Amino acid sequence: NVQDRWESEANGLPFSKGLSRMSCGYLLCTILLFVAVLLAVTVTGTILFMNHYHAPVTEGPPLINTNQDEKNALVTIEKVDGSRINIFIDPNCPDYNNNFLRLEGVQTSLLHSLTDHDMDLKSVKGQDRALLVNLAEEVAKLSAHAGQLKMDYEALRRGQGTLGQDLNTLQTEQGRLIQLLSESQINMVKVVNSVSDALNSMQKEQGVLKTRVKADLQRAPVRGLRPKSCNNGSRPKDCYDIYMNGQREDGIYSVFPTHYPSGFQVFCDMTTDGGGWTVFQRREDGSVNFFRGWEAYREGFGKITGEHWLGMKRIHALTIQANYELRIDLEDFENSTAFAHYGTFGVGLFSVDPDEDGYPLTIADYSGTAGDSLLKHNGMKFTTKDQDNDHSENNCASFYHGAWWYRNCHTSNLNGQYLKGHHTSYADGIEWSSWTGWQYSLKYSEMKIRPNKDDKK
Ligand SMILES: *[C@@H]1O[C@H](CO)[C@@H](O)[C@H](O)[C@H]1NC(C)=O
Ligand SMILES: *[C@@H]1O[C@H](CO)[C@@H](O)[C@H](O)[C@H]1NC(C)=O
Ligand SMILES: [Ca+2]
Repeated sequence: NVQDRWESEANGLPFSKGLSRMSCGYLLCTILLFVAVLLAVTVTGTILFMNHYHAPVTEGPPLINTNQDEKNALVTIEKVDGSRINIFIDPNCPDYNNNFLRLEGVQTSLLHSLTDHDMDLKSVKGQDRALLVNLAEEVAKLSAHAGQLKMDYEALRRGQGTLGQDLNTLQTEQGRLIQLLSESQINMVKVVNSVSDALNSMQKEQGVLKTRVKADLQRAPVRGLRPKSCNNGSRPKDCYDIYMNGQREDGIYSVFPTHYPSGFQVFCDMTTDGGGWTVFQRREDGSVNFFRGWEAYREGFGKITGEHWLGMKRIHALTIQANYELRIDLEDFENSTAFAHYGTFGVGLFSVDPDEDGYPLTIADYSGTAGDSLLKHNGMKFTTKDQDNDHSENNCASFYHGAWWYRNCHTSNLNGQYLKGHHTSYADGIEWSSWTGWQYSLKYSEMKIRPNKDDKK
């Protein structure tokens, strides 16, 4: 039953092995979000139960469980029609202040509705009344502990807190609450149905959060390693930090550069040449149009898991944090590969307003197998078809159907058209001239950065 599942789930969690190891906010995030969800469920359920108590029972109850099937989902509600709602949590300890605010709102409205319905409550008979009273008590306790947890959570975010006794207590009480909910399924079919509806709307409300969380979870495959990503209370500023925190799998992660505190998602290459690479450009199948204007190149476009440009404002925020090296991996249509490595890379490093300044390229110190096709672009501003910052009397981006740090015009054009190998037009494909000349458009290109060795701890 539900209680068993809860317990087996709980026993599988790291914190059952001792409080001393709970130095990571991941667990706390999990518990907190869970509490928020349970509270909302309880409130809505209770209110709706009171409102619809006399409504006829027509269908079987949905099943609430702390999840086994759906990987990474914390709670699953399975409705009678077979549809499922999964509640996910973010392993990377994002800022849950909004959730706390919502939680507090929920608590307040719960207390109000319990008071308001006190009279009604008395008319509800026997077992059901006891159940509601029980629920009210449990929720009140949960509220108190959620308050304490919030303080712990804030302390943890500063990297100094301990989870303390509250986590244990909360765990016990959550267990009791879940038991109550499951025991009451027979009597509270309507409630539980309403709960899934309520959860549905809550899901909508939290749509943005959920989407982000889901994506974060997709790239958090090694459960045991997850807590390390928030070990010392600070957030990763690039993929190298994530790599140093123990993540060894390629995928999408959230990074929080010093001057981009809201963070964003990137693809991390954790396997090439020692790993820890933050990818900012990829071409692989021609599925994304790269012939775009300035705003697109500043804001980024494409799919992080596929072809994409991360966006100049993010590349800038990353590369001003430290001295970064650049690696460019290339592949042709005969499956040959080559790479170019640059010991120094950055955009807008010396600009007061980098966007205004055109994100000038800083590039130096070539090594690799593809030959150098970028050093000649050193110091050049970025040019797009609608913003001409190059040294040509024409617009090189328009002329070569790309967007690059053109001079007059280029020795490489990795944002050019996806022309699939040899082409008769001149230099307007995905070109890396020192490897394949100006009339061969590459199959694959990936540009990625990592703090330079001198900067690594
Ligand atoms: C936490 O770890 C990150 C990355 O490993 C590091 O950059 C940062 O300085 C550390 N912060 C503290 C307070 O130790
Ligand atoms: C290149 O590799 C792909 C997938 O590994 C394979 O299907 C294809 O036949 C290869 N092409 C050549 C020219 O070797
Ligand atoms: Ca020009």
